[in-house]
Amino acid sequence: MRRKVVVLNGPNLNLLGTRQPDIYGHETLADVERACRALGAELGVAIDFHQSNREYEIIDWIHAAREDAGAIVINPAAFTHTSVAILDALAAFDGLVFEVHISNVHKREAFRHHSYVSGRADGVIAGFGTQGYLLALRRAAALLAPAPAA
Ligand code: CA2
Repeated sequence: MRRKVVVLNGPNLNLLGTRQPDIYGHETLADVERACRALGAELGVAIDFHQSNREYEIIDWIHAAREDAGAIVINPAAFTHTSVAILDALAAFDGLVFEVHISNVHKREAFRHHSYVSGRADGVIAGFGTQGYLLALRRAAALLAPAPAA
């Protein structure tokens, strides 16, 4: 498997750090991207990082990952609970899939308890704040084939 990880973020996560810090913390998505890139460099993993409020863009990035990525780390945000289309796209990806939620969705409203994406995910992290992205990256790096010797 290739040592590239695609990190995908769903709708409204561009607002991270601007509202509801009690639920989502104070970090912005740019902070999360910076932390993912720094850890990727440490682990020898290339990082693609995207956010979109549009379902089709997330699907297109999942399709593109089929070409050269070994893993997808995805916080589908509200699409978690609604999107069979994202589940189907992930099912067509042969690598590892890790689902991340900043908040513990199981402690929140009942409609957040079901995830379509979990039906495909190799692992799910919820309630670890933005650190969940880094835990998922570490897991992906541990499972992907080692980088070839220089
Ligand atoms: O806990 C998570 O990471 C969620 O995926 C976040 C989604 C929510 O719909 C899921 O149930 C759980 C919401 C993302 C919106 O994020 C915002 C952050 C700050 C301000 C406004 C929205």
